[in-house]
Amino acid sequence: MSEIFKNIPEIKYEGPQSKNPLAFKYYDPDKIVLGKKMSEHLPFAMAWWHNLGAAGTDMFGRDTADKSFGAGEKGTMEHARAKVDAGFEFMKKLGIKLFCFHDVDLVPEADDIKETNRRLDEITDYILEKMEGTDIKCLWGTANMFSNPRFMNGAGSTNSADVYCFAAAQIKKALELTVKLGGRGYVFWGGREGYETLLNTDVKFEQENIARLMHMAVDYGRKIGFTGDFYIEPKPKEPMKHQYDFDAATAIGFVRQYGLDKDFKMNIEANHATLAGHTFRHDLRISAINGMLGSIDANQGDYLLGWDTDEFPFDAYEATWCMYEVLKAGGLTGGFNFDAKSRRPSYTMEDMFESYILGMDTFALGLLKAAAIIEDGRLDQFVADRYASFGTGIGKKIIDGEADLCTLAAYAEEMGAPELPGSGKQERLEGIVNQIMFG
Ligand code: XUL
Ligand code: CO
Repeated sequence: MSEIFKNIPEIKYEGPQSKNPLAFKYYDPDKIVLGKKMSEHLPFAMAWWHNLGAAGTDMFGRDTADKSFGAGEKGTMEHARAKVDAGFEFMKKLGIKLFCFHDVDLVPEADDIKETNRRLDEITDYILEKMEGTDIKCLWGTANMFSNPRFMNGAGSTNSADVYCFAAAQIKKALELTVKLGGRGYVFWGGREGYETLLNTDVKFEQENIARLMHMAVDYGRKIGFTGDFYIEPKPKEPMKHQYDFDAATAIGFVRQYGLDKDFKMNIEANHATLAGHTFRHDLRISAINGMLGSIDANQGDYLLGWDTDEFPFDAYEATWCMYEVLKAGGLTGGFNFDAKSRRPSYTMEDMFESYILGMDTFALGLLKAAAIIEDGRLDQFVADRYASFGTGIGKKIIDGEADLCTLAAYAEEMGAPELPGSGKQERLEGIVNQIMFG
């Protein structure tokens, strides 16, 4: 098999002074940060769909990039194999050890699901062959239950029992493939699980049906030896006007309500969190404090746009806050999947590499800065001091469960008016952060 990315060398770490666009400036895989290798802190994954599939088509224009990878016609099994070749060469050259896929990213979908499944068997045999002798593994798999018109009203939330069964068949197969490829996780992103109007929608019925489908997936997955985590990837809207897995808090409430919380964690996507009106950091924190931070779809949005732009992350502050949350949570059981695409005018093969170099370097920089903030300790100390009144006296009694409303009221009456609770010192803290970022 001949080289596909002919003018692209293996990408090496050259350090922050390097001006070579095809080198890492911050991502130094073996560098030890807080006792662990950078590559262990940052299990990066390639998203099959954007990297090997998406070629720049948008609502107003067709492809700008050539992603046939020498296979001639797209949408054939020959093309599917060429994508595998391209994907493995790409990951090897960048030192990426993981990938994520939807069923229909791997092969062209046939009219008959039995034929689609046969194609999936064939291509995953080939992927397994390519994995042999490498340390490349699957991070997670999923079923695309949003592109085909059959899913216009949802998959688990559809009004059609037949469509529901079709979704079940796709999940069954995608789970089998995830197990076959040794995937760590299985994702549910509910792009069509929501509604356009409440006028025609039974929300309770739809949510219960989604939960039923997820329970069936857990039962089957465990039966066939899937030991990883199931993930919900929250997103508030797009394509539907309202999506049920709106944000981390909503999705966590959902899995708890329906008894799925032992098997599910969150796959938090940066641009989805901002679409929900949160910071990326907020949804990471909410997941982490609930023991449900599983994996991350690493991208960034554009605050001026109200849709999912899936840009490669370059905002070093955002990456720092992400890594701060991840470090505080003790790391991820999943990984960092670049659910991101090069901008439409960045259509060359070199751009594919430079996009990943940017994303990987941004997170490496974020890791270094987050570690520095933790090692500096001033932020942690401030937060600890801020709640110090709960460490002694009446505060401690509250925490130890030794007080009731009457005790507290008696204490308050005795005390008179409380002192103001102390300055939040936001500006001082922001100054500390800038000092660490640029000092
Ligand atoms: C869509 C999105 C998906 C999921 C997997 O916004 O993020 O690509 O990551 O279905
Ligand atoms: Co995503």
